Amino acid sequence: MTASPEMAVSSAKQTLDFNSLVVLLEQIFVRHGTSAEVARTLALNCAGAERDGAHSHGVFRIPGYVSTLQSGWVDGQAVPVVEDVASGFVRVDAGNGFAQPALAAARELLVEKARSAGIAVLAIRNSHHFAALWPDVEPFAYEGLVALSVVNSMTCVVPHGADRPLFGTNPIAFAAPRAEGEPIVFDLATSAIAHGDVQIAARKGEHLPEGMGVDSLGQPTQEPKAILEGGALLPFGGHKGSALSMMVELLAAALTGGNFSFEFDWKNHPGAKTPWTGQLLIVIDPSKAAGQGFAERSKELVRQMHGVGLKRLPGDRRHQQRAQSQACGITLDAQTLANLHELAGR
Ligand code: NDP
Ligand code: PYC
Repeated sequence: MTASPEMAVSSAKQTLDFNSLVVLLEQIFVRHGTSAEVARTLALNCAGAERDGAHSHGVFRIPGYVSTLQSGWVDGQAVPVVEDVASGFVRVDAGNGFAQPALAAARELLVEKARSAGIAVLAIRNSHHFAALWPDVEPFAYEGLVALSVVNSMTCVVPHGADRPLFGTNPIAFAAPRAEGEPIVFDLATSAIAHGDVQIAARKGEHLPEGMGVDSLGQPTQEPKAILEGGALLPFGGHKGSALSMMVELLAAALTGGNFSFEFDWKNHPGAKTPWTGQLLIVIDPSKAAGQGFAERSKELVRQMHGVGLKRLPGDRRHQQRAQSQACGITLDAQTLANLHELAGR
């Protein structure tokens, strides 16, 4: 493949800057049927994940987005409909489109409500979320707000004590401002491992640690293909992760009007990969709270955690990788980049 000017070439790897990756991904989305606005939103999200080393939801996801768009399962042109329903409650019908454009459409109203009422809820339904969740919450913390989000996915997790899968991998993401530091952010699947990481392990021919999943007979397995082909995942932390996953189903689906992870059927859309569910965000304005500034309290908590020996906060690895990508570019396998160029029709 001939390298374009924005790329520096090494043997089997190539690097490109963030903006070049965004433009490339935008081209792929538009070429496969999304509006320019949806393409921009998804490209920024996906390139941001790749930049931060969140590989299970970076460019690895692009073929899944493309096959889903080709299958007609999701509407890449959907225009979200935002409803102002109460002083602290915003609803969005994503119109069978992606969740991130729905969040973008409601964001200004959500922040206005959170700042005036102290707290506001955004309930997104009829939406597809195929991405990491931290990009949905982190920007609120940069604006001094606390944000929590949950999204449900597709049936592949056996509730603790049950025999068969029902829940999705159902992540929870949280972001809070911190004085003189990056916001505190975590983002975790409530399954023992994200589905994306099982797919990556299967591709690499790697075994998983114990306790991640079961095969089609319900027997524990460390073989990713046995989980993907008829098997299932387990919740993290037994009954505790299972309860959190149940909470995510309730908040992201029952409360929003979206589908539970088991309620949609994509059998007639071969190639469809994006869960058609719902998403909830809760945004809090900590300036309404009593006491010392919240961000100062965050700083103090982290100081104390480091004081007892903590070396790594959630988010530290991402921020280190972000700094590295900003300094040296985003590194991709040459073959992966060639595949992206082909999908973009370059
Ligand atoms: P990880 O287990 O990799 O990480 C979970 C969190 O813990 C991150 O915030 C991470 O920070 C932090 N962390 C990891 N290791 C440590 C450590 N040793 N010490 C302190 N903090 C640590 O994430 P998951 O595999 O559970 O999820 C991966 C992604 O998959 C998430 O972005 C999630 O949103 C996404 N996902 C999306 C779904 C969807 O439906 N859209 C469904 C399920 C998952 P850091 O990032 O800095 O490593
Ligand atoms: O990695 O579990 C996952 C996942 C599901 C939907 C998007 N990502």
